[in-house]
Amino acid sequence: MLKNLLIKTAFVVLLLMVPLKAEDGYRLWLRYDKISDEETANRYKQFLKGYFIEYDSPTIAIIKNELQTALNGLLGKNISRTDNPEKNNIIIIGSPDRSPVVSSLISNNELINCGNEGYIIKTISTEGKERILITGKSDVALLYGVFNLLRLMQTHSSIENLYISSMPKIKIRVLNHWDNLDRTVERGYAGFSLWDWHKLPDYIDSRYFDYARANASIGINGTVLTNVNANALVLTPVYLEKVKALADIFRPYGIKVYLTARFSAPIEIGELDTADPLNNDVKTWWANKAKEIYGYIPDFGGFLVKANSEGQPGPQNYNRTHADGANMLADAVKPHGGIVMWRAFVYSADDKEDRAKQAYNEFKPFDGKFRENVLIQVKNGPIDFQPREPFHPLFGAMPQTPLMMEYQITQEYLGQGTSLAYLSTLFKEVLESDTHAKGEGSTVAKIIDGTLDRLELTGIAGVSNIGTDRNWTGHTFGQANWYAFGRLAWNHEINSDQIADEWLRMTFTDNKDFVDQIKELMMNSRETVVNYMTPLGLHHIMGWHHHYGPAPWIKDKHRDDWTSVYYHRADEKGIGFDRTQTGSDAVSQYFSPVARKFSSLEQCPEEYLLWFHHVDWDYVTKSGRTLWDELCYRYYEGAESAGQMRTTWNSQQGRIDDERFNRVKMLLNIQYKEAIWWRNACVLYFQTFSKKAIPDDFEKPDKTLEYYMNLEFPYAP
Ligand code: GCW
Repeated sequence: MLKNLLIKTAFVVLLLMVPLKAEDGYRLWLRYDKISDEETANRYKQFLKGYFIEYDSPTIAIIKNELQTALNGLLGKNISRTDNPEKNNIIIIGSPDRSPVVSSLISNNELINCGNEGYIIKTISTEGKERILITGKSDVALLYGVFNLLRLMQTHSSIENLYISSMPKIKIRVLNHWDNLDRTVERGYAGFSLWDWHKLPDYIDSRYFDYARANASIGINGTVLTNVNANALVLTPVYLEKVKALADIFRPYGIKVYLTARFSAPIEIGELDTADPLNNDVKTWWANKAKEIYGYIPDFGGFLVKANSEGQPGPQNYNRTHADGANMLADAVKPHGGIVMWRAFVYSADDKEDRAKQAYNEFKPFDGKFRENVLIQVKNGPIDFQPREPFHPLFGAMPQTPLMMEYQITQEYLGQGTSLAYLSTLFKEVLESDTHAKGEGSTVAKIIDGTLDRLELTGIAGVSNIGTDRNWTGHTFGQANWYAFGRLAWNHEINSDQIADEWLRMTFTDNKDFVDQIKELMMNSRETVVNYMTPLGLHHIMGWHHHYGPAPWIKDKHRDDWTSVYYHRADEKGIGFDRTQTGSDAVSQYFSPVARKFSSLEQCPEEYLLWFHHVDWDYVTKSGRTLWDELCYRYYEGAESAGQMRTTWNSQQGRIDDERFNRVKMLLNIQYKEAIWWRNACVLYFQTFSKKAIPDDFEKPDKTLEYYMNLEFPYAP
């Protein structure tokens, strides 16, 4: 007996000695671990002796909770609420409209540029007292402000003499979940869908709250719950009950819920035999459906629609236009304040026009023809989320129509679940591209944020990379892409370097060497992926259907525009898609200085060379190497950099927890193998056209082209 007891006690003592907190990545960038640097911690403590909030609301409750959790964690100290706003060294939180104390400290005028979501954080020094005021016009604005203050502390920045005034540049900042009702996620690499439709609405997974909290911490204010390849069932009462449950949870975090609308829903779940947008019964059906949805969810955001694309039904089934379709739905949600996000991702199997041109041809004529609550959602490039694409020519081409950006956070074409590719640099590259729509400086960013064309309604969407994996995104560094999307959606002027810096410090450690080295690794990672997958403007040469791995040999499928040879057009003379006047003339869809640059072989930026030109194998590139040698060089350099990423990461062992360190380590090993695979397969394949030797300095592939061509991945995600 006694012996048993002793053993048990010893076991318990042992357990208590081992750090119990698992670093499984669940806590994302909101870890709030104790600040080990005493000096910093003490300085913070000095300014945080309590907080004052005059009123209550569900969002205020979240704020209080967040403050407690954060300060408890970061400083090991409870922060208590005080009733005395005159106390020294406290935080005062509130809106001037609702809090007399706050209104005595700041005028409404000062908040004039904050909109409904913006906030001011300001140190108020009076009579020897220092108080930090966090204010804004709405409770959600206060929540955003609190997260900003906490971010300062998580990154060990000063919280003295603060004056921060921050307002989102873009209104609608949404995640697009390509989640199906059976919980599979199209192009998802992090497990199943978070939405447990079967158990909703009665079973509420605590993860729904954590999801909302993480999004709020980076300013995301909307979520489209369902796949754009839509299922009409989500619009039926049984599902609307479930959607309502989620909307109720997300609301106090400032997050609105949107759904995808299947265009043929009136037939599939209604009693109608048509979905013709000009048919009165169809219009009435949608108007009633909207009313019904708003009955469940009074602040429902609206619909996202993929129509007449890749087999989805749409207005063209009835010889109507995209404008007819979008406007009909817009009219249905309009009385309730809803919007329609109508996707421009359309291209047809029957249209022999260059796929890159089709969306522009389809949509540009309708500029100014959409209702005012319609946004056209445009992918960043004209094809499909490739590792690199030039910006979409629609940006700048529809000055009277709000165009919203669609990015893909999930890495369908960038190594999927096994690759580290920091996408902030991709996002920024597109935003900073100059369309010249209204002369120099007409950047994509200014079109998206409405400043170029003075449009009020603005939006940005990111196709989510989140799933049921314990760490949300599968690859730990996928978290950085979610984070970066949110930060840029709020303020596209922040640079990628700063975003990486913040994320690393909050997610891993403040260790300078770690942050410096891994930040550099992140900053180069996307270019590395471009180099070993699709250098010099190559695109869409991934595996058939699942898009995993290299397959430049794909041809003879039922759709040309789903083959690889359609895009690279390699032959004995050269390689690349001629999109100049001698070819598809896609260049003409850009404004003249841009079009001129892209069409000139000499002036075209090399990163887009084979996107716009069919180039001879012997053409001499900027490096002085022939095109063939340059292509090899890029592939080899890409693979080598992938190897370097591995080395850099491995040198950081011990700087962070073993759990996350080892996971990333294993994934970087996989990524390196995949990079070599990409390099070898592509170089061997393109060599069958160029008939030239791989330059001597490079190690020759150890497998044959046949070997690579015969690889199969029947269960690739
Ligand atoms: O990127 C492609 C994907 C499809 C996707 C489509 C789209 C949701 O391969 O899986 O469908 O684009 O964006 O509609």
